[in-house]
Parts: sequence; structure tokens; C-alpha cells
Amino acid sequence: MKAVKRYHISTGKIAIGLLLLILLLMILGGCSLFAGYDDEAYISENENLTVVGVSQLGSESGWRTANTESVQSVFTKQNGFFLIFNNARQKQENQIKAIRSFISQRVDYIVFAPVVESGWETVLIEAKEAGIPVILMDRGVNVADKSLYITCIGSDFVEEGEKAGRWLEADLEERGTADDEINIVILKGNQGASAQTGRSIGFSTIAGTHSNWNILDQEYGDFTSAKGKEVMESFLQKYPDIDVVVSQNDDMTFGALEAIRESGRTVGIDGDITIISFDAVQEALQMVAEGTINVDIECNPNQGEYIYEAIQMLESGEEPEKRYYVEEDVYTIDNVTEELLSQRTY
Ligand code: GYE
Repeated sequence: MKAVKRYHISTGKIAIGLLLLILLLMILGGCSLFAGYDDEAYISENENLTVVGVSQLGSESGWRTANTESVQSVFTKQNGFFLIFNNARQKQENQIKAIRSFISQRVDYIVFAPVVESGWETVLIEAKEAGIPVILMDRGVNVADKSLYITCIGSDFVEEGEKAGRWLEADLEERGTADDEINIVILKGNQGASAQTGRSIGFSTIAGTHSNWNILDQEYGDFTSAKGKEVMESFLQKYPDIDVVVSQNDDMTFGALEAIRESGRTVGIDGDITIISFDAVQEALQMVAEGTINVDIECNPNQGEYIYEAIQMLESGEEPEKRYYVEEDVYTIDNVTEELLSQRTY
């Protein structure tokens, strides 16, 4: 029988061994024992970079991904910036937490896309008292004191909603059905978001001028494909005679299209339900080209350049305007091919 060799190691030695291993892993992982909030500020001071804290509201849609990429592509070290990016995953409390941490890190600028319009006064006052300029991106906030932010860069959501209404007017006219009863359902974005309220106001302003446009129902689909599908399924069960779906973003449209297909009804320019969508991301424009989506009201996520410009102005002592609107178009089968062939980034 072979003798089994036994090793006697004391618990003290094991503890020391473990400690050394942890230290080694920390060094290999580039981690400092004193790592903390001041790390970023330390890096920027030593490299002379401008520190920008960006609080993105989430990653709910293709549009949002493009918007994030646009910001990340301008705030680079090559451009002289140190970007601290936080994704709030759709929660206002996470955005407030991120903004507070930007303040305690003494960033040079705070940029944020507010998930909802209300509830920002306290944290914006804290930023102002700390002397940190705040730039709003994409959506707006509802505050009485407009000096709580420097500028707001994004879309004219009311105008986008009106564009949708005016397109429907023209389309019904062209089909010779302008005087028929038209049954409409609306898939809305998340409650309290300026993108949702603006598009709703714009569309209902036009709808209000047509007594034969019946808005059967409107529900929050939270700008996601899954929720869009769920809400559309319930609409289809309740209303057998829907003529038009107004979906406040492309992701909800993708979900709604699945629900409609499963219900056996047809969509688009040759189908029985007209689809009006917002955003105009690549995948949706493809569907416009195929005639599945009748019209897509563009919302431009490329806002990084505009924010960069505003910061350049502030750096040179100039005062940016209070509001900047990005350029946006409307796409139908008549003009979409040209756009798809262009150097479109989203
Ligand atoms: O339409 C949607 C996103 O605020 C404009 O948010 C933005 C909207 C956009 O989730 O896709």
C-alpha cells in the first residue's frame, strides 16, 4: 500500500496566503487600494481633461443606443474629455443618485437625459450651488427656475406629433377617405416623459380638428418592444375595427407589428391598418421601404456634437441659447430609399 503524504498547513498561513493572492489580483486588475470617487478627478487633473458626467436614462430602444453612441463618440480623451457615463435603467432615483455622485466628484459639466419631466428641482439646485453647469439632452424638465440648467438640446416633440397628424390628413385625402370614420389607437411612451407628452399633444392638436377621427384608446407602452406588443394585443382584443396605429417609437412599433400579424390582420400601404411610427431607426426605415410602416417621423439621436459645441461655447465664455433643436425629417416609401443609401448612422 502506497503511503499518502500529508501536508500540515496552519490557518494563519492560509490567511496570509489568501491576502497575498487578493493583493496580487488587485494589482493585476489595475485596482488601487485607495480607489474611490476622486480617481476620475485625479486622472483628469493630471491629463488636463474636461470631466463630463453623463446620466443616460436607460437602454430601452434602438434610438437610445444611437444617442448613447453619439455622446460617447464626442467625449473622448482625444477631444480633451474624461467621460463618466451612467445608465439609470429607466429609474429617476438612479439618475438623481448619478447626478449627486457627479457633484461630489466635482465634474466640470453634467449632461443628462431626464426620464420624466418633473421632480428635478432639488438635485438641480444642488448642482447650481456647486457651480456645475447642467446641460439637458434629448428630453426636457419641468422647472419654474430655468436658470437651473444652461441649455436643452433635443427634438421638438410637439412638432413631431403634429407632423404625424398632418401626414395622416394628407394620406386620407389621397385615398379619398378623408370624410370616413377613422378609428385610431395610440401606443404612448413612458408616462411623464417629454417625448411622450409632446408627441401626444402634437397629434391630438391635429386630431382635434377632425370630428371623424375617433381615438379609441391610448396606453403607455414605455418605448419598449415587449410592452408595445402587450398593449397592442389588448387593443386588438377590445377593438375589432382599428384603422390606424400611432406608435410613439419604432421599438413599440416592432412589438405592435408582431401582435397584429399574429391576429391575422394586415398592415402598411397595401394592408388594412395604417402604421405611423416615430424615430426612423435603420430597421424601421427598411420596413418603410417594404411598405409595412406607412410613415416614420424622424427623431434625431445624434446630439453629441451639439452638446460638444455648447461646452466649447461655455469654455470660451459665451452663453449658449436656451434651446437647440436637432434637424429631423419624415420618411415614407417615396423618399426612404435615398435615405437608406446615405451614410446614415442610426
Ligand atoms: O423616441 C424613444 C426613446 O426621448 C426621443 O426615447 C426619445 C425617445 C425615443 O426611448 O425611442
